[in-house]
Amino acid sequence: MGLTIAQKIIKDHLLGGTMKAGEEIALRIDQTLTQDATGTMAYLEFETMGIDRVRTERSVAYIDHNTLQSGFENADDHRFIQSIAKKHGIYFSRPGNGICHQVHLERFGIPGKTLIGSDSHTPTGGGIGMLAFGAGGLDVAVAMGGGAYYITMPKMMKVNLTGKLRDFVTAKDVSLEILRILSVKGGVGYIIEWGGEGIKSLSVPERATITNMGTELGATTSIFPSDEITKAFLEAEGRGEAWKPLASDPDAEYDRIIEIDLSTLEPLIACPHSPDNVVKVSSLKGTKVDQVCIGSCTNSSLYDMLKVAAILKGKTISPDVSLSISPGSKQVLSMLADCGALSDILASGARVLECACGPCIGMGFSPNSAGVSLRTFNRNFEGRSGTADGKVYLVSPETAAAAALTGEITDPTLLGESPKVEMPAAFKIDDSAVIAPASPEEAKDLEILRGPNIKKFPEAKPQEDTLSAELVLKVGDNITTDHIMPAGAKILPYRSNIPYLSQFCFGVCDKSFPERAKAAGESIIIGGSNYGQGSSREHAALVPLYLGVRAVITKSFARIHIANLINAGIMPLTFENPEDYEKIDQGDRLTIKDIYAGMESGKMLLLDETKGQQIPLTCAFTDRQKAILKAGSLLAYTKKGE
Ligand code: MIC
Ligand code: SF4
Repeated sequence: MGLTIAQKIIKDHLLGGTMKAGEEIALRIDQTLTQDATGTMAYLEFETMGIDRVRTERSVAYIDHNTLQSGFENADDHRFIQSIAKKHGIYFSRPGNGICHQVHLERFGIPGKTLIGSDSHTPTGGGIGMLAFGAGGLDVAVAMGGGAYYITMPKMMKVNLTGKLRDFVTAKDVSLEILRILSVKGGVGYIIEWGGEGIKSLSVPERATITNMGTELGATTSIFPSDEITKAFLEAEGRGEAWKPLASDPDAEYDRIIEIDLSTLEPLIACPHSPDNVVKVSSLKGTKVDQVCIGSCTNSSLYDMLKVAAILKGKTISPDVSLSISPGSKQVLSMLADCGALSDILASGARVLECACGPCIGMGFSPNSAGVSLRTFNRNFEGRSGTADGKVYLVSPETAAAAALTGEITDPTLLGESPKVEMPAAFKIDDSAVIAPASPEEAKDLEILRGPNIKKFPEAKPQEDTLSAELVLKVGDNITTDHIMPAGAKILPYRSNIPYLSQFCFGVCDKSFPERAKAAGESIIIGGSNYGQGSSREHAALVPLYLGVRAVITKSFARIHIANLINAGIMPLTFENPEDYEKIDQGDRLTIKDIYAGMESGKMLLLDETKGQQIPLTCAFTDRQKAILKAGSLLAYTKKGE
């Protein structure tokens, strides 16, 4: 039987397990990336492993999330990351150099290689044929140390594209269309391969927009073939030698195939508060818009920015709209400046922000009360923008620019002729903002610079055979990591300070949760389906651990979050009968006995002492995961194995 692209790369990197969907496999990781919001924790974890130098082919530490520096905290963390990178063989991308995924695609990504990053949008690298996964910081730390990355072997999905996008219909609309079809849960357990005749008209940045947003489907990752278009992109980046062709075999088999005819698509928009709440832009015509934000790792390439500049050129934005533009990288910003497009953007009345995540993660530019914000980003979860009642819609750069001009939701196809943008034959290459690590010799004497904001992370608690605890919180379906551990300008600077962060845990759902959890000592959380979707932040596991949470019981989990829970030593369990979710109430006293035997059989019994009822639970831990839970955490388990 032939192989898919992903199966070929997995086969080349397989360190353990068999390539059978549903089984645990161990992968060799060629490259890692971190960003600063998850990076400090990842490097603290790396340090405890006592390894002198990273064992990957390339590891890069980016500073792109926490760039506000409204106090000493972020600046201290940046210095910590910079010093640890220099000492341990990691390249350091300075603040201002750009968003990790955009810069990695431009300067470091290589078709056919494996990449894990402590950020859920690491699959952006799939746009050039990398097998790239988002992971928790601890998994990235282990990979930097040369350890394997463990995942469940995914099923394979193929999306066949035919036809060609019409004017003003974009790769972002393709992402929104697949979200409309599959929902935020529809990609769980799959790697999505994009193919068909239609991909020949998609440039690398457009492909990267699509693989980036595969994360919102819950997919393990997404990937495009590496073809002549990939080659041209790498050559334009001065990295032609990194190219190699990659395609699936003609007789490769897929568990699911979806057909999309690009020529039938229309501009689409995801309504608050979920990326799969998708309708046609034309159906919301006339809705008043307060704010427009263009940028993020989804839509901040030179290609996107040039189109926006062309639409804005010679025009002034609506007086009622505040428009922000954040180019994805220094390369993008500098090329926009050189060709004059930046002046067109500025002349329109836009506010140009630095090359960073910015408004996407609530670092400034929060909308006004109940404000309507159109964003070219990938997530519109409740409260994420920093304004609790803000209404965030996700759109393409074209739809965003149209709304900025008219002040209302506007179908961009009504703008007249669509601007034609060619990818340049050569990008402007300047890697001066990437600082190389010290030589092993020099590294010996280097000191790691630590600030007072770095606090100890919570201690591992080995899983005992019986758990008796209060159900301190019951939440519904599709709880995101932004609900569990919010980010934003007020909280993000404290990513290396778990005790401080803990005051905000689940703040979006229930402000009294932290206090109740602390008072309860040990506790249990119950959730609906797709619990923990969204970010890779391991803080969404470490903070509940700090507050005493010992188990989370749900209808189903999102992939990265369940791995983070196990790595932190919190037991993830699922209802055997999803309808049992209804039978338990917050405040009930719950007991689970014979946990060790249950880990083996895959079945446990939950005794609800308050209601005198028994509820069957399931689990599917691999031997490695059982050992991690019994040791109390992946770190404790890794140390034991030394
Ligand atoms: C996000 O988009 O939510 C983030 C911020 O990039 C996160 C990482 C984090 O929480 O630091 C992600 O997607 O993994
Ligand atoms: Fe940054 Fe937003 Fe991308 Fe996350 S989704 S990496 S916050 S730009």
